[in-house]
Amino acid sequence: MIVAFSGGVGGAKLAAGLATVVKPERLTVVVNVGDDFEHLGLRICPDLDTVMYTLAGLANPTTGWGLAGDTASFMAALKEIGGDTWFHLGDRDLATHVERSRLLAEMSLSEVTLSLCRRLGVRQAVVPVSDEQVRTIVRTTEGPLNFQDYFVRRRCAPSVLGLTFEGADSAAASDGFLQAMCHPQLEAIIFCPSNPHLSIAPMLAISEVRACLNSRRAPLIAVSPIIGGAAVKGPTAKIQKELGLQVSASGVADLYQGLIDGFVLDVQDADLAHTVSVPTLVTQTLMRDRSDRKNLAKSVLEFAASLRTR
Ligand code: FO1
Repeated sequence: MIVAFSGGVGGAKLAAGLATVVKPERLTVVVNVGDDFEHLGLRICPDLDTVMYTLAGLANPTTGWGLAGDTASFMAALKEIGGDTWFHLGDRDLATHVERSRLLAEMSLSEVTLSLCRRLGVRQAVVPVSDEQVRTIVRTTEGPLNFQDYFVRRRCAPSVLGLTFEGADSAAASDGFLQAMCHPQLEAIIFCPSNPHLSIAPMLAISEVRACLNSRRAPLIAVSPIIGGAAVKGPTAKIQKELGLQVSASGVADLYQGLIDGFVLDVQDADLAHTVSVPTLVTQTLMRDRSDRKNLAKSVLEFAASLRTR
């Protein structure tokens, strides 16, 4: 069993690579729910949807989120009647949010996600890290902001002072996560190249998740989302800087110090490998196409196997 922790776009790409080299029943993708919010009366779970659409081969290749070829009639109509249009919901994507919101009245987020994944032909386990609400609040120089207000409405412009994960203290880990971590053939746990502050930290803030990782029976490997001092996508580098941390793969490795058994950094950062206190793998981590995803997945799994025999 391979357990991959993922946020949105960057993490989903490695999850999709893993899905090409691991049998579906051997892969569990554990997904951040700190970005989830209520919008237009609907429950939106951006990271779960990004992982689900990417594994289904349906994701918008330009944005990484939303559905390929989706249309925008709903947004145009909403604009005409003076509705809230800062958060884009494509027409076909809207069906996911409507159906999820309806099903949540009868079942857990894990069950809803399983149902949606089945319908879209995703055979891997995609599990929310928790079925309870964990909400990321970004503390900024302009005051506290709900995650999507910071990320989408304000386009990550305000300077970040810190992050709070509301509900994480009391949230339980999902059964899907616990089952995967207890699997008798657990081979590797992977932190995909997702934002460590916005995507991985909200999951680690859940005490049951942290405890499970601390008593793990397989190597835990993190893949750097920073290459050559810049984030592949999103505000990771900007946040590292604002929090007074090093904007480099070493800075990311520092954040995970004491938790991980191995760290993967890009060939561009080969000279930083010696600064990392755990074993490292230097390989191409930039995933431009499907073959890059597959190659990175294979390399990470081989690295995990080498750590198991140490
Ligand atoms: N990101 C944006 O930058 N602008 C949007 O309007 C937007 C809409 C959206 C709708 C559905 C969805 O699943 C994701 C969406 N995202 C949008 C991406 C998302 O907010 C972020 O990428 C994640 O929360 C960060 O991982």
